[in-house]
Amino acid sequence: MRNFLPVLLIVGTGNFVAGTEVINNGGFEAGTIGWANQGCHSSAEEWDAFEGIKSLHVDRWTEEWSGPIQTLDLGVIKNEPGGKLRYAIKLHAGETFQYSWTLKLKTNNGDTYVHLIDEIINADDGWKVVEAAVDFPQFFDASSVQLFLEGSPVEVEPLVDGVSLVVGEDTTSGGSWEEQANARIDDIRKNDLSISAEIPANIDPANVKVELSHVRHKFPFGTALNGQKIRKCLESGSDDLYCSFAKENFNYVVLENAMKWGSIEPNRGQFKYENADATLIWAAERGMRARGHTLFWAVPHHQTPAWVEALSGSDLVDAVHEHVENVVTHFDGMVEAWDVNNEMIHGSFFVDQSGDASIRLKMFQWAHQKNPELLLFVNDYNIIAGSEEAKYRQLIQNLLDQGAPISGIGVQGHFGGNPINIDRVTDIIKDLAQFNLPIWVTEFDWSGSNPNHVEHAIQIENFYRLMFSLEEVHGVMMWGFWDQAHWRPDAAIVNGDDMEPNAAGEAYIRLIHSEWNSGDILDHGGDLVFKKRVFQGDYVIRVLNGEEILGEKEVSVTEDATVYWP
Ligand SMILES: [Ca+2]
Repeated sequence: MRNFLPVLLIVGTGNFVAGTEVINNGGFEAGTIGWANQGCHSSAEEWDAFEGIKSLHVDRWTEEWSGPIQTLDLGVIKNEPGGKLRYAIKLHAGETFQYSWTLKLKTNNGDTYVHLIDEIINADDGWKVVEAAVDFPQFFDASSVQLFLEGSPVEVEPLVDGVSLVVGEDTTSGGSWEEQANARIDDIRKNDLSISAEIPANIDPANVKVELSHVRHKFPFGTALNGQKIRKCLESGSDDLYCSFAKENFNYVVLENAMKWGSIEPNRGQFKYENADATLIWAAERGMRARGHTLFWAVPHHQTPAWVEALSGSDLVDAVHEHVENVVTHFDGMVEAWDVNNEMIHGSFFVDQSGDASIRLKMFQWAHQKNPELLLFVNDYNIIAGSEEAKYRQLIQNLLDQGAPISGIGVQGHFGGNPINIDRVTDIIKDLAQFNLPIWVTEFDWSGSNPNHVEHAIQIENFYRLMFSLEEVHGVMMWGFWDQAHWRPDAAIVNGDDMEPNAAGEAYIRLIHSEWNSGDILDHGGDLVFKKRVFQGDYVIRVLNGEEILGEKEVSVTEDATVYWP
């Protein structure tokens, strides 16, 4: 039986919050007690240590999935959504190591493996300390859980020290995370609005009020749309329930499929822009902004037309250039942004098939040359909802080093049925912020299987509150809302022919139309100056004399402002 040492962590100023250490002998001062070798060799050595006098030297790896392994106490971790993983690692001169800390779950249906963190280290980094919030999978099927270090190349002989996994730690300081998020929201998403009215002399100032209507958020709360359905509304001149819900609850749009190459040019030279055009016209008429998705898709067989997949070499390079010219020109003024080459950490179709190592750079450059105003995005999955962030940062750095005009980072955000780990998602956003580029959640959804959507509602509320509170995040796009037009119907927030919001839909609507709505009737203190701290966005201000409307004015609030009426 191993001992679990309660540890005390000091968070903020003077808040003592206990967590439980899950790792036994993570500092290797007791040799290799608690650790086993899975297809490798390891020994506690006194050559070099991050803490104490010993560290673990790992060598003779036989496979990329080999590595030192420790069995965890399932009783301690089984109900935990995640924990804080910390360790130090160092390489010998000249080595580079791409590695993961992985959980191995033994179940009746076989073993499953979940990467807690994926990282890359170079020898130049010296002792590298990593501390990260990590998500756990659900453990209910597991009969045992082990943590191990794996990586490549297998020739590397890392030193490891200070391995710690703490669960049950209350990481908050100065209130709950929600309170902290709300304070940030107040700070970064709101401004002081002051309305100074001058009224005719015959009106008693005591009867004058201001009615403030919050018409639209500045922050993009967007959705993916089905182009065919929107086109029907545009052409019939009447918004059905689908179009109405979109218009009333979102201010930013993207086409789920209709702007992908396979939709736009299924056969060479045969262009089908109708669904995309109709949707973008419909949206613009309703004051909604739009982003383009996607010029290219790096993963093969993902809506790249067959005629393009049949091309290679310079023929493919030419077709890529032509596509940028066609599409960026066609949608000029209709979209503010484009995802350029979707999911580059998961595929390299255009590089492989053209043989042109700089084709990805050229995609960005050609689009930028065609329209320098466009925001050009990288976009990928398994970043905030997964563990491939290190790979993504490496890709972005690599493209930026080549001079690619990247102006936004897209993280898709397709979450499974586990609670979203607030600390971990926050850490990842903060890591990506190192590039000083706007970060967008481009394709959010959370899919649980329970038809009552109660947990779904909690997750929607948590996710939007967190994202709205992080200043690095410049927009959140929901990846569809209706179960009858959704790639994961369980993730929809409205259901059925009547388009009834479920519990998650109600939570979303409450946030954007109630909690984050600054609509109000304002009084003044005798000076006819009406004051309120309001969410950034578009407002209609009505000056009232009792029931009578003296006049109205539209204003956009993007900074502290005084509005004079009339
Ligand atoms: Ca040590």
